[in-house]
Amino acid sequence: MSPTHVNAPRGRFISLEGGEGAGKSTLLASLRKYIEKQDIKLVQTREPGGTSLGEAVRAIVLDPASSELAAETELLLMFASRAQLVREVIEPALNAGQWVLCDRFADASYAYQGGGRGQPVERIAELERWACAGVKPDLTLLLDLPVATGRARAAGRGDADRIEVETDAFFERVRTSYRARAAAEPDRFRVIDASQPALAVVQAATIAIAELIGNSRP
Ligand code: Z5A
Repeated sequence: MSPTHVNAPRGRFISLEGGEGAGKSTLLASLRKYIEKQDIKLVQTREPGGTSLGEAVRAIVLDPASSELAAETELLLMFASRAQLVREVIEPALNAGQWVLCDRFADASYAYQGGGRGQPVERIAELERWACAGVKPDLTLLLDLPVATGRARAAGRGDADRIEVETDAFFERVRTSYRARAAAEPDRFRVIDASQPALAVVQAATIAIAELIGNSRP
């Protein structure tokens, strides 16, 4: 770590969440540009993945050939990837005063493994305490849209991964779970209507980030 980092204020952590085809990937590039324009050093990463180990986990959990994967194993693998990402990428970046923009984080496990697969919330919370060691997003942008709209968008992309082949009912539970989390933590979440045109989604997300930047300045 360089000496200038020693006294740097801790960076801020932003996560992006949403159901299938919500437009996270489309939005990320614009957000990255906007944040960097504000002279903020940014680390962009994703889950599952973001480290060599995490990308190996991602390949396993998304591979349609991993059909034997038990729901418990899937949950543990998501948190294995997350524990590594926190220690190898997120925590060091925040400590060095950099900001982190992460495509999904722990909320995704509550939504997909909790809501979608029915894994107990208390178990997920216990894993979160252990794996994330207190690291939590300062701001979570939830791109919310009807399941049918998201699925129609995602269908245009071709080969579905192991999770994308789940039923509409699964994705409805994911959506319900995300919305419940947002309602329970309104200070952290900004829910964005992702059925709007892409430009309107970028604008809404940028306003939320500008607010965080404003609140972070001394
Ligand atoms: N997962 C999990 O189960 N548990 C966990 O703890 C974690 C993850 C962390 C991989 O995530 C999978 O891992 C994911 C959840 C699970 N499974 N599913 N399903 P991912 O985030 O890497 O992949 P994804 O959810 O499949 O993302 P996505 O489908 O790529 O969605 P997206 O990035 O949000 O969408 P996009 O690629 O930006 O947009 C999709 C299409 O819509 C594309 O053609 C765009 O041009 C179009 N688009 C985007 N925005 C708009 C607007 N506003 N209007 C019209 N069209 C638009």
